[in-house]
Amino acid sequence: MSEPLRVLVTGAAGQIAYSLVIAIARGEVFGTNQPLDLLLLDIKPMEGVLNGVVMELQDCALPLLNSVTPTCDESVAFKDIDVACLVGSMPRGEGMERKDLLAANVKIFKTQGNSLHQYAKKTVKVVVVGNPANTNAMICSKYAPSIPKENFSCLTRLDQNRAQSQIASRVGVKVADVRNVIIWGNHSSTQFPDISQAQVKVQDKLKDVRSAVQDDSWLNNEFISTVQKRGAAVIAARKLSSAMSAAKATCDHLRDWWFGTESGTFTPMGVISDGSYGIEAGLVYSFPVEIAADRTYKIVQGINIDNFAREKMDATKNELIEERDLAISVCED
Ligand code: NAX
Repeated sequence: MSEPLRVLVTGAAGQIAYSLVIAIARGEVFGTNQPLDLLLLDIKPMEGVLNGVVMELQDCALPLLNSVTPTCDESVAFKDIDVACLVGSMPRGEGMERKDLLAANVKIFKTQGNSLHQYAKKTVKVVVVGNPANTNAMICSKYAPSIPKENFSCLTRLDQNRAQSQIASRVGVKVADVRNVIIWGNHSSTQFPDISQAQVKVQDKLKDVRSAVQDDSWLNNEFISTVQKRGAAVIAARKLSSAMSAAKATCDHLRDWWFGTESGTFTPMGVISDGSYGIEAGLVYSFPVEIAADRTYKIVQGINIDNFAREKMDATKNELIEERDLAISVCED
């Protein structure tokens, strides 16, 4: 067996982490031959809960788990890590404005960017889950100048999973038979789930989604808004935000980053824009990416952008520009 991989999960006493740490520790992300050192960070008031999570992990008797370190100290949590799952953030309190939440959370990611810079391996791969995920990832990278910008990402795979599941049930196929739905932009209700490149396997033949669904009005309206508002629908039903599905999507995101995407498929990832598709460089924007076996990714190029798509891609870009400007002013205060 190889050396243990050092994997950090922040917000480790929270609800997403409760599903995420067990999936990682069972080998669902890095493989069943890869031992792990898990580092679990949360804030001091959550120390007791965090210790409970550690007790449960011990009681799972997991063969891949070499060590578990619960901590409230970033210098311990970020030390020599190979992978960071940055889930921890402040929940929206009653009466809190969106911009107050953004201000509180980007400060967390400024501090954690600095900790990545100081303590993590320079090869560390970072996925930001905590909202506003795109802007948090951008801030995190800005304050970790010694780590390549390509090593930072944010989670939009949950949005793709949601979209592919909607298509599968509409067409009447298994979700594994749907691929290449793109999520453009922000992990928010302005995101654009785009089916223009997506395919469905029907009776062993690949079809484009439009011809499989045969309902343009549903695809252009209800499908898009269902995916955009799915997070809110889960909150309304569960009185808690998506956790199991967010953890599963985080695993999907990291597994593809670690082992590469399958030939002919891509995955959406919030990554630092290089100016592709007219998206301002430096924003963390969700693009379709192909990932090679050496863990480098490329933004898929050459996708035809029609007026319908352009308008939606720009709307979500504009929201990210607003978030960026606010985040930078908060961090420089
Ligand atoms: P919880 O409130 O259950 O857990 C968050 C945990 O983070 C808490 O234990 C809290 O103490 C901890 N925390 C706060 N500040 C911290 C800090 N500075 N360092 C370490 N830990 C800290 O939230 P949960 O449901 O787990 O959601 C976590 C985040 O994921 C939220 O921001 C949520 O909005 C976001 N989501 C992102 C999704 C995505 O697809 N990108 C989907 C699901 C989810 O909405």
